Amino acid sequence: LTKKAEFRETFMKKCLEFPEEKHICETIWTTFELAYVGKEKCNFSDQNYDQLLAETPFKHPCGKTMFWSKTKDLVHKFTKKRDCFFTLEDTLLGYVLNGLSWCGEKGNNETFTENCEDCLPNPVSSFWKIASTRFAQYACEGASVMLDGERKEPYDSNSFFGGVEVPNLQPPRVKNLTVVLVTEEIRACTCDSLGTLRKDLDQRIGCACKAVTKSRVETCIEDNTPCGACW
Ligand code: N1C
Repeated sequence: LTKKAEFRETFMKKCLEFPEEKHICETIWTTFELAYVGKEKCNFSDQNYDQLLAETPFKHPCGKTMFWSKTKDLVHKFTKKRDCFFTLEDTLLGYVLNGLSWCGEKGNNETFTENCEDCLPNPVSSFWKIASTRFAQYACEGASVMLDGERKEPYDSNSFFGGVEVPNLQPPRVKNLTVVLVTEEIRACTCDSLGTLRKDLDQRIGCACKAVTKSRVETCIEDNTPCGACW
């Protein structure tokens, strides 16, 4: 199997796990490939993914948007098989491309899966940037974000969440943001104490912070605690 055939298999297998979207897997694979094949991996443009995103509109409930920063494993364990919250990785493209790395090269039609991210912007970083932008623009009503309360700066304005998603939340579509601060010990938290979050967030968007221990979240995952009852 060539690199490309192998990568295509992985893409298709994951895509086919979405029963309602099975019919578009072939189409979006073709469009996805066209976005990066034959192109230089460095200085990659986000616009290369415009058609792919247009062909794969979000279908999850916009009021159940869950963002995250530095809590990838925990947040996905929490949202998996639950319909209370949707992260980008719970949507078709986010799920299919999560954990993968891909790039092309000028002058040939091969797909590479190694050393694709050693310059910026590259096909992988561009995808997450544009997909995160659209995911944030799609959010409505009450959005949530799971942050790591054990970090010195749980909110980092240079992360994808702080740098791309927060500035793309659109009031009055989005009315408020709930920060779920995951900690080791129970403690108080406020949005004002989270670095520049309150300042970076549009003033028309309300913000509330809820601290929850990691063990509590893990218990909620195990017990399948109903939506809204974990924090
Ligand atoms: O920089 P981050 O986290 O704050 O980005 C997370 C934020 C989430 O809310 C997502 O919606 O941005 C979105 N996002 C992804 O969905 C995603 N899946 C995989 C951003 N990055 C994503 N990745 C990869 O993880 C990507 O390669 C990027 O570099 C990391 C970001 O992880 P982070 O710093 O913990």
